[in-house]
Amino acid sequence: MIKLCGFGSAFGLIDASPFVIKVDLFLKLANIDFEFVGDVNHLKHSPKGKLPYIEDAGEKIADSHFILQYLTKKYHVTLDDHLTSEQKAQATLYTKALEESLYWCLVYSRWVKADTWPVIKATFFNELPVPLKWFIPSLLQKNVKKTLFRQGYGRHSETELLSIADEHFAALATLLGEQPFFFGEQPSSFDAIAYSFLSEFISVDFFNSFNQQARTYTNLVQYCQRIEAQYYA
Ligand SMILES: N[C@@H](CCC(=O)N[C@@H](CS)C(=O)NCC(=O)O)C(=O)O
Repeated sequence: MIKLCGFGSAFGLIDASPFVIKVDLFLKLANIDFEFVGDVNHLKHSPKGKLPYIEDAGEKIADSHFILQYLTKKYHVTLDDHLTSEQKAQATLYTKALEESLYWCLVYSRWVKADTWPVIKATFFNELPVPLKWFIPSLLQKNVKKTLFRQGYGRHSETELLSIADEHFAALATLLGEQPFFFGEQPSSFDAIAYSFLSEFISVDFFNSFNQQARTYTNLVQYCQRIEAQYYA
């Protein structure tokens, strides 16, 4: 059976990483049997040094993008068959907006934002033995800040980042409208991606200005609730 390797449950979700949730929901939407195993130590065994990766028939496949591509081909996934080629092109670009832009707002909102960092630190590092728990969290936080600065979003103020995040939430709310799924009555692989990011802001069990902003979009909140009732209850 396919093994999905992620970090493990956090904040009331099955994983703290949207990329792990993306693969998890994709597998569920595609009706493919799999086992989810959460363990931060997977990072040491990941072909690309990041999570998620999957193991299938002795092979490791890393990166959510290539995992979905691999699963679609090997298991003849038909989730996107009802999309027009224009909708498929839109889904490609929407995905990049979430994974290459909104993702960095999420990273900032957790690893840098002063009122949230203590929550993240306690969730991720409380189990570390002394003396590791004294210096590992701040070392990793420093690395994340450096990465954010190099990527560019780390140069923006919190107000600017919140407004960038909100542009994504507002756009998603408009695209979804009153439909059950982003491209109509049936789910597509883009729903795995949209839900993975929305849940990390909306469904998590803590409050900050980014999460609260996302929660102002009633249709997005209801969308997360519908998916959770069907796939995560
Ligand atoms: N492009 C990758 C991104 C995965 C990714 O960035 N994972 C992060 C967690 S959200 C990670 O593993 N970070 C650990 C690290 O960089 O050491 C994918 O789509 O799977």
